[in-house]
Amino acid sequence: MITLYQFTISQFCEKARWAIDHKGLIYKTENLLPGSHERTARKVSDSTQLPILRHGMTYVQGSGNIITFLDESYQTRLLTPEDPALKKEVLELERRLDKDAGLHLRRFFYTHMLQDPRQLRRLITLYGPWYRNNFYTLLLPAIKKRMVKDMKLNALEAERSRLIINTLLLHLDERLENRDYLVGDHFTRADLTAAALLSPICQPIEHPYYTEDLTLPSDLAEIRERLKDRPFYHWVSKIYQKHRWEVKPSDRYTR
Ligand SMILES: N[C@@H](CCC(=O)N[C@@H](CS)C(=O)NCC(=O)O)C(=O)O
Repeated sequence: MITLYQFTISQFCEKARWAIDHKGLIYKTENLLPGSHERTARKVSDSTQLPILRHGMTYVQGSGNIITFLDESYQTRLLTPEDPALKKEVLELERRLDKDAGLHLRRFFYTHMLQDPRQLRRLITLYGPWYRNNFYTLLLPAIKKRMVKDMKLNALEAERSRLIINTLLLHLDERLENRDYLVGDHFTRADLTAAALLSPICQPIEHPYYTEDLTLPSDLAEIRERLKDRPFYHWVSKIYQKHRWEVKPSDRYTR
């Protein structure tokens, strides 16, 4: 039995989920809520971070570790190149993406989302358990406080993150000139990571939890509009179209 413990809207959980889908595995998702997830996570690890994959009796925490575990356990449709030089390049780029498109984009995104508590609540409870609405009516102020502390959500840090994201996006634009994939000639975990982590900006419709009527706060929506013509943005859409459901259809999710 394979289970993915996840937050539906987390970029890192999308990265892990895509990798499992890419292998064509049948699995179930356990959708947790920020805050109450800690009890579940602490049963299997000292850290409370999601995603966590349960594979039989084995638990694997962290999106990158999950990809490595899947490639070691299922040796078809590899996401990690076998060639040592390509593998090194892919893993280095993935580390940068995890930081710049993961942590910094998340910080920037949530600093802006805090301005719209209704949408914020909707986003973090998307496809959550049945008790999600009552739970969050009571706990949202405390959860917001915790998010601000844990993710360092403030204007100064958000601006620093914005500059880091800009540098990364320029790098991706340059890197993608005249090529289909970030490293080598095939789809790898670097491409999967970039597309999954950038999905909050690009909002590809193939994302399993794409929500058409999610309105972003106006400053985020403007930023998104300005980025729409950039090469990296088109590339994320293309990668989602071509590779997100290569193996199995989206209706296999337990929601
Ligand atoms: N490096 C980790 C990052 C995971 C991460 O930051 N998870 C966040 C959600 S996006 C989380 O679980 N936060 C809640 C917590 O740490 O308790 C990965 O690649 O999976």
